[in-house]
Amino acid sequence: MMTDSEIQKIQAALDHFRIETPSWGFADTGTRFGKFLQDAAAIDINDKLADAGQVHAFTGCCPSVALHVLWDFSTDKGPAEIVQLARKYGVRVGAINPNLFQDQIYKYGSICNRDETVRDAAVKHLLDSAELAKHTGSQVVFIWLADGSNYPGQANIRWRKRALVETLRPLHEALNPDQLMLLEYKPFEPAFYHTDLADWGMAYVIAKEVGPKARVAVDSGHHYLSQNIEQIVAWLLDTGMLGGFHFNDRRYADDDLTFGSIDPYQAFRIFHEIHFFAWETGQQPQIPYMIDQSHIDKPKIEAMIQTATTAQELYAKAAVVDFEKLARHQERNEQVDAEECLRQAFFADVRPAILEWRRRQKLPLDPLAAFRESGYESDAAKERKARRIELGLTSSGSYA
Ligand code: RM4
Ligand code: MN
Ligand code: MN
Repeated sequence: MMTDSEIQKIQAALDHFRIETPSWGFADTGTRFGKFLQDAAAIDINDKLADAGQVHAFTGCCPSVALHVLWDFSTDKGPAEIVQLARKYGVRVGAINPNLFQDQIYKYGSICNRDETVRDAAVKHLLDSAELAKHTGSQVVFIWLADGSNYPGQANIRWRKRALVETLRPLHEALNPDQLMLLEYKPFEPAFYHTDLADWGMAYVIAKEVGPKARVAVDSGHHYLSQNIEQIVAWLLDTGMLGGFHFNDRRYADDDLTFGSIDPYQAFRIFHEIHFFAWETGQQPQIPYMIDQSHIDKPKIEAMIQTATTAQELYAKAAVVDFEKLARHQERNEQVDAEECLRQAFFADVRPAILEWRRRQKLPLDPLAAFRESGYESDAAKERKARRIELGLTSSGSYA
């Protein structure tokens, strides 16, 4: 049974917990072997925002949507129109994600490319992204680079490190004082020998050199398997360099599976470090939590609702760690008792307290069931299937 104070801690935690959905998580995605089409998947930005609006309407904790510049902004829909559309569906524009990885010119990298014309094009795209962020009221430009090399000797790693700083500075200078640029690191893929921003230390060094509006972003799938992610989070918190998260889960590599589906204790330990930091410092860090998932074969909206409610549950569990007790046990080197503080919170049944929060917020008690009952998915499937045929988007997902 939860005590009253634990229930209150959970209510307070859920009151401020928000998690952003990614526009690309509502569209058809695949692997490098092919793409599977779903009738109900979003076709365009209107569909994506409408779907994100559904997730927020049923969960109450996903008010913003991250957009990918080349996938979501097009010539026929400018930023003002997208802001309007988002509002219509009850959400707002979140992080703006530049795309420095899909154009042919980026075969050997974007902002680290040895060809100056390519670097210039990449810098221009970053500046255009900053403009989009300003016009959409977004606080965050979220940068993931595919830059790297595939074979030993191919690249001058030191030269490319210096290029990173130089090519990221114009974006930094273009941002408003209240905007941030986040640098997302990743150790592998699509380059398999070296990646220019391979880990949090590299992202940290570059962010520091670029300037005060740059921070490090942690994607939970972008680490080697045994790496201690919560330690990275603790260090970034302590140095004021934690810029935000891309949440997902994985079994092998950057699998982009549903958050908490494989290792919920990992997600809990990350949240624990954040709550512990807040308790110790007396300040609640404002962290943009974002989802970065690709549901290849799961129904997209259901998967997103499942993710948001799982995140709430794990965040709530981490909020009930008894920090006074934990701190005492840590000081006395009472390791079993200290570990028990975490285990008890992790295994606590926080669901009744979450139901209470939903009741107070006038939200459906079971967001997934309520969404299913709404009939939205089958209506969307019918309409979008017909639209796909009309648009000629019925080809298979083959790359041949
Ligand atoms: C990358 C990374 C980025 C995402 C792309 C599509 O692995 O996680 O955040 O924008 O995938
Ligand atoms: Mn990511
Ligand atoms: Mn990724």
